[in-house]
Amino acid sequence: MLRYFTAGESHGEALVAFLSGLPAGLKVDQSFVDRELWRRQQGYGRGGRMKIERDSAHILSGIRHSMTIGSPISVQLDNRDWKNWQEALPVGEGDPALHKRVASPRPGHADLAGALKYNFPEARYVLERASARESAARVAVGAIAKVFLRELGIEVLSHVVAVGNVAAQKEVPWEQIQALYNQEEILLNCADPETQQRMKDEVDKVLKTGDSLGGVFEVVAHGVPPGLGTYAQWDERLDALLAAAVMSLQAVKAVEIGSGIAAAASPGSAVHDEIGYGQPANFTAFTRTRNNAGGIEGGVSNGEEVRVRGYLKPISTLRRPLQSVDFATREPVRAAYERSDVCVVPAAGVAAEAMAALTLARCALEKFGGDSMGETLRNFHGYRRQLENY
Ligand code: EPS
Repeated sequence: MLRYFTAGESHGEALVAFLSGLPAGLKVDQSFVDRELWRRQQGYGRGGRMKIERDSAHILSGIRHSMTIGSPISVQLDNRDWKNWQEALPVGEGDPALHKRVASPRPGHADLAGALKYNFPEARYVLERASARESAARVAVGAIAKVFLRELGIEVLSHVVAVGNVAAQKEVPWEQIQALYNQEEILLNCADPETQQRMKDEVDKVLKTGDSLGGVFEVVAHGVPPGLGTYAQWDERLDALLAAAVMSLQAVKAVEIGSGIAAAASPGSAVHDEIGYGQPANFTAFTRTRNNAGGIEGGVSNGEEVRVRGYLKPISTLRRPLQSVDFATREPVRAAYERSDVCVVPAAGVAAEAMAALTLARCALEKFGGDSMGETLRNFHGYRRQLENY
């Protein structure tokens, strides 16, 4: 079974991620992992921190001579900002006077709930771990999951559908999402240039007012065979697993599969994807007229593109803060402000690609198994033949 964990604080020495359960014999190109980390750092509306960090994967174990060896993979990402925080966040006792308190909790952030839960007098340690910096570690192991999926012909990418109330209207075809991957500069990762410009104007507007913006990204998995996930048990449904994986990302407050939200307000005839039969393509000769289901029916992939959307609340750190209460005096004050991003929708999309890739890789390994890539691919190709002969 594919499992992964992360550790590390936002301003600690490093982030660490573990990935266990991949077959041996998968070729991993470190520059691909670093490119994914770079993609997550981009986007119009990031704050000052991204000028400091240059994320790069330092692989500690599980890969030798560029190949997985079946042992747990561990990856370290150094925080360049650590040099500015060593005295404020020492592992040893250090000087308590140099600790940097978060004096009043930010509405919308984990600050207050976390301080209450762990019985902290203020929110520094809550911020440190709740921060979206952690998603960099997920992207590192997600990149390795992507490399595995590619061997099965599956690719996972994302694009931005909305920033604030500026939204792209049409469904974006796979080729356009692929073209976004090759951009040298990532602004808002929106496939439509005119909409992207309006998104940028929206970010500029909130930059001026000291506010923040949320939005919507869509993750698309291309080349997913029918049969990943199952309706047989609630916690093995692919849609449920993807929803949990994407929802677990910082600031995500809703997840949609296919056109699930619009479907709730539409008659069945306008929602369900009619079935035809024609020339064998992809995996079978069964065809669909559209993909409102987002590639999943009954918790099982159906051979169409898997499409998952994540809805992000606006970032909770505001330059013009909302009302809060001082942790020490209990007096009303404005919420604490720390350097922050204003809009992270493109970056969240990249992190969600990683989560979707890890989820699909887990389901693929549950279906095809294998301790070496040769064994996994043999099983996969046997299944492909079964589908072709169906
Ligand atoms: C974050 C606050 C900012 C962001 C950070 C998430 O960091 P800092 O407090 O150091 O300015 O830049 O995101 C990242 C560092 C990252 O790599 O995405 C927060 O409070 O969640």
